[in-house]
Amino acid sequence: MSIFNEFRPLDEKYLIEYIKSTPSLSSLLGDSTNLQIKEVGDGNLNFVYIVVSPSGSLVIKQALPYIRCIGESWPMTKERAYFEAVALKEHGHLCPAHVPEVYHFDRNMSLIGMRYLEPPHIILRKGLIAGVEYPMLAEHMAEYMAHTLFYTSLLYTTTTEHKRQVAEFCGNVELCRLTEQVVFSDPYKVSEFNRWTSPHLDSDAKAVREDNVLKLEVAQLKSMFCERAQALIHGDLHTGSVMVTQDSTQVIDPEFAFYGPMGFDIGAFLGNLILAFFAQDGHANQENDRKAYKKWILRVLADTWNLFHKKFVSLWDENKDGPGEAYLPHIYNNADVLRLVQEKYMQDLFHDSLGFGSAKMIRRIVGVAHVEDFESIIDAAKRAECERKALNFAKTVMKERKKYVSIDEVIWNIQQIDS
Ligand code: ADP
Ligand code: SR1
Ligand code: MG
Repeated sequence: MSIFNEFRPLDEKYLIEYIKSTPSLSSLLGDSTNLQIKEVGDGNLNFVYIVVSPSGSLVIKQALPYIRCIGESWPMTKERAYFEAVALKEHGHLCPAHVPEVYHFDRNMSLIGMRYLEPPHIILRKGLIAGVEYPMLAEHMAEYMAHTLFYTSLLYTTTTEHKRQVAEFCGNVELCRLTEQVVFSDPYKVSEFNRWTSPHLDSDAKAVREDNVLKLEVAQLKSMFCERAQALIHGDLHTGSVMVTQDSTQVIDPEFAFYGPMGFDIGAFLGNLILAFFAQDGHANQENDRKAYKKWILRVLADTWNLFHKKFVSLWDENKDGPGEAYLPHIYNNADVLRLVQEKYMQDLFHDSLGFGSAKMIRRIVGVAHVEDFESIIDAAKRAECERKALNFAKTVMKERKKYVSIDEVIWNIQQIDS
């Protein structure tokens, strides 16, 4: 707890005072007379400061009581910083290799001090736009998702512990309600916040609002998002929430964390990879047609799901006699029945992931918050062409997700739409 008991938005001068009077931060920086501070927040919600001294570094993230990318006209609880800090610690405990360490949390100030992910770490989305391959990406993301999701589910925890945790994260209701609005509702109705590449996609956006089958499907997904406390999910696991180098993968920004459906995280990551895929034609030029890179993205898509599947089932096998109360060992006590329930569980999870992944794709094309993958394509006609392919793919998958048996079929479908 710092001496600063009242909330106050940071500026550079105040941040220096704050660090000097907070031993858990100042001790990491050594001599704090010569601090370099830079605000780098390029996310949608918060303010992020990189602090570097001659002998150390850290990042300070502060939530203000509104949504940064919209402004003070859209108030949002700053308590989101509390849930981000708790989730970073919990997920960091379960998967330390892929979550930055939290050094300090101040609830009054809605402020988190954490490890600075130093260059060459960059935001994955930017790497995908630049056409950079990351050989460890699928392995690391599969590891992160398998560990965080398995160990916080009833496959590993007791119902008593699970209910305690669910109750705690129910407090993050405002962030959940934001997702309910901007992912599951606004894209399917007229909303002052929606936008799209206009006039090119005017009829495509209208078609989304008038598609009754799509509305039926998105209603089921919204119900699952609101009702299914399956695991402690990150809640916003797009490619802007992952920082990477060639051999490091770090998941940041879990302020939307709550006990929700696992497929929401898996789908967010896979769906954003697919957005990156469909954006590639907009980034192609004479030096690089991006064809090889598109194949690499599809390989990452397949590897991420397949490795996740393998790791998740392995954790289940290793812990089948553990504390988890979903499938009690006395009932699911032979290899045949265990295989049956595992196959069913993983198939349902695959379909959930496809559904949520497609919802996340649709919202990025006709909803409020767009992605740099498409926004950085200057030629509006070209951008619309890329976005339309992604939108058509997502609509098909949302409607037909339960027909897919393997990720290879999904990839085949992507290639059909792309050809
Ligand atoms: P928001 O909650 O507003 O989305 P993010 O957590 O996504 O904020 O952070 C915004 C930006 O700040 C990131 O895109 C990244 O560039 C930078 N950033 C955030 N956390 C770190 C970190 N631990 N190390 C280095 N840079 C970071
Ligand atoms: C106003 S919506 C802002 C979006 O940014 C965050 O990263 C979440 O995805 C949220 O939906
Ligand atoms: Mg973010």
